[in-house]
Amino acid sequence: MDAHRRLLAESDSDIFSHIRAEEQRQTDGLELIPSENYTYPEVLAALGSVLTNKYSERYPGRRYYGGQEHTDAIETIARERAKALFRAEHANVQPLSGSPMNQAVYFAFLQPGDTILAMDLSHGGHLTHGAPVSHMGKVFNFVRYKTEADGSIDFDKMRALALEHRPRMVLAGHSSYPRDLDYAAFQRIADEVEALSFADVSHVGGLIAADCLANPLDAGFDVMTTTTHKSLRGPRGGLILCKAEHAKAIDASVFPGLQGGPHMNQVTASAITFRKAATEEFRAYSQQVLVNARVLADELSNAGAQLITGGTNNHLMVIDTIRSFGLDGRRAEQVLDRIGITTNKQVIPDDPLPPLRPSGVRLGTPACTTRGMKEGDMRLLAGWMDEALRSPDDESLLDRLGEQVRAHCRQFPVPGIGAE
Ligand code: DSN
Repeated sequence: MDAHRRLLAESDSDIFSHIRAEEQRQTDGLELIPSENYTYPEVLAALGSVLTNKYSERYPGRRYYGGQEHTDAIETIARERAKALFRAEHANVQPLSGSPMNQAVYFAFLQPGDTILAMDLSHGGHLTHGAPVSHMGKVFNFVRYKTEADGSIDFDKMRALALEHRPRMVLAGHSSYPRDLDYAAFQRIADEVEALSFADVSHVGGLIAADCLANPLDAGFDVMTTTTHKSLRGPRGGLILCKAEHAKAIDASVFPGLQGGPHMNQVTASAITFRKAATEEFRAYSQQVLVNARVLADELSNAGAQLITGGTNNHLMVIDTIRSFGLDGRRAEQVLDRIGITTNKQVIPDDPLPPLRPSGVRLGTPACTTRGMKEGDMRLLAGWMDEALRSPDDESLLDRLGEQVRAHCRQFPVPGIGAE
């Protein structure tokens, strides 16, 4: 045990025992929540470093407080790495996470009451894309586009909405949509109505960095945001990338508009993440994330599961558990939890059921791929899930499946969790 852990174990055994138990849970369990991942040991080291002590309001070379020679250097490296990684003209690495990052973008360009065209929440959009329960939904006027029955987006319908409502911003982005987006089609609509184009690629940021999925900035988008912890594998955090002409507005909106001092330990960890994401190794990892998702989706479909849009071509999929197994998403999540597979309940398009007991579950492959799982593991996994969801009350079957999941997972170490 290293010195810091020993100190924590001795000084606060209550908390330390929970950290140890969570490490055991992460080791023994199969993590399929598509927004989660296992970060790098180097990121954990940076997050736990003394950079957490420093206040660094404003930007490198223009801070309010003294003592910034190292924070300036680190933030500059982080910005330059992010720009190179995503082929962006400007990067702001200070957003504390996904929600503040998107709020900063809205407030950089819009006035309260302005109209934003965004994906409907139940069709895959995100809370921060103006769900009525979110503050943003109260401040701005969100108009919604939806997906078609086959999961595609009908751009003629979206164009008609844009011409009717004249949004000031067109937003492409999702948190539970299993398909890539045609960013050029979004851009054409934004151009026609003279709106800003904004892509929130939080879920697929790593896959875009690895050039495995299309980059909205290549299609001419004004602004793109991504969280840094999902497919990118970094610390919890947010990143805003934009055209040079928007740099001033974005930076002022993050600070002093929305946030105080950035978390410099997080910025440091992001810099480390961006360097790793530029490697061949990360590209191979990202390709495997996509292959694993496709195999898992195919296997589940072959076993009779009904997947929203019929499958996936990114890292995630949504099972309609009502139609597939006669279980609502909450019950399906519980059954899978019972055998050590972690998923999340998920609304499906125009879900007739409420959000806390919706019709589906959402799965994704970034985390299990980080542990080194491949196609054969996806086949096993699909079989275990199918068995459990077809016999949710068979306790001895669930015990046996739980043992199999645990034994399998223990063959794949979790980065950052060592034996002690
Ligand atoms: N909570 C994240 C997700 O699961 O998609 C997004 O905020």
